Amino acid sequence: DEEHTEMALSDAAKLLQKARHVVVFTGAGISAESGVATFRDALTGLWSRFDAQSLATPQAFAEDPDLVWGWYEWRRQQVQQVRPNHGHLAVARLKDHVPQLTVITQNVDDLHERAGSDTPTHLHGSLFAPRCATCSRPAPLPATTEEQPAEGSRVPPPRCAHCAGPVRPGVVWFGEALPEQALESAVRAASSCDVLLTVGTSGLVYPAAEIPRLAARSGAAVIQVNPQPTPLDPLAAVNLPGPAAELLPALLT
Ligand code: BJW
Ligand code: ZN
Repeated sequence: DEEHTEMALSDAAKLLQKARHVVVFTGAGISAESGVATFRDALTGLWSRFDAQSLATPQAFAEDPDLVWGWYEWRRQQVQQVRPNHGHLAVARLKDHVPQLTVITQNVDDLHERAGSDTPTHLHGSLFAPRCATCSRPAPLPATTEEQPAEGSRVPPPRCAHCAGPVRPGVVWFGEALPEQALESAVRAASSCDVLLTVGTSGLVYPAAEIPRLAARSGAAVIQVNPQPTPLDPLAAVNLPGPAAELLPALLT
């Protein structure tokens, strides 16, 4: 209830005030209020309408590149039409409140950057960094078309300028390794921070879900912002049940 949330907010604010190094660890829920769909929310999540195995695996891209490329182009253009919300803005402002801040996101959107967080670590890649599926060289982002690609439309991927291989989205699919440097720096930050603020993630996808767990094991206080219960609940010193765009700004006042 409201009184409980007030108390939790003041506990969380106190933890942040005395922290030297804060890690913010975000998932799809922080972008939900901007209008970007999450993955696992029961009614609105992408995986309730689309089959993950046929869209977000290397096998899916090999079997039907046009379907997979078209789906990611549809999502990229959706992200380009929305704006960061007060949650992303509060995360960016947090750098003026704590001596050291590290932002680690599982999100493939660019809303943290557009809110003013300069170098968030993207554990699952980005919708804005396509690369060649054959030789891995970065490929140019296709021009945004005036006509939005319709949901479910097939779009043949561009061809690599160097080897003519198909260009793929620069995201991390199921069964793929996370970018090594991103994972390393996330592990380093999580094991040396005093507070980890986990926001809008179900905590179900590994190895990313190890990051808040590692912080807790290393002695950091974990603060969680999420309207739903998650497997991270027992780990959290403070649980803030509610939407990120409301609760994150309230933490800074
Ligand atoms: C709000 C809100 C509001 C809503 N405010 N909150 C151990 C056990 C079992 C399986 C595995 C295991 N270890 C690894 C695996 C396999 C697999 C995995 O974890 N599977 C599990 C699902 C069981 N992991 C992998 O395959 C990973 N790779 C790997 O393990 O490689 C091994 C390897 C090593 C060396 C060489 C080769 C291989 C890769 C995982 C990649 C995940 N990719 C995706 C897709 C990215 C591209 C795309 O966008 O399409 O990443 S899946 C999807 O899930 C996406 C997300 O980043 C990720 C996490 O989701 P997130 O952000 O938590 O979103 P949701 O929807 O789950 O939750 C949203 C939350 O927000 C909810 O809690 C809401 O309540 C909340 N919310 N509104 C605040 N307003
Ligand atoms: Zn190539």
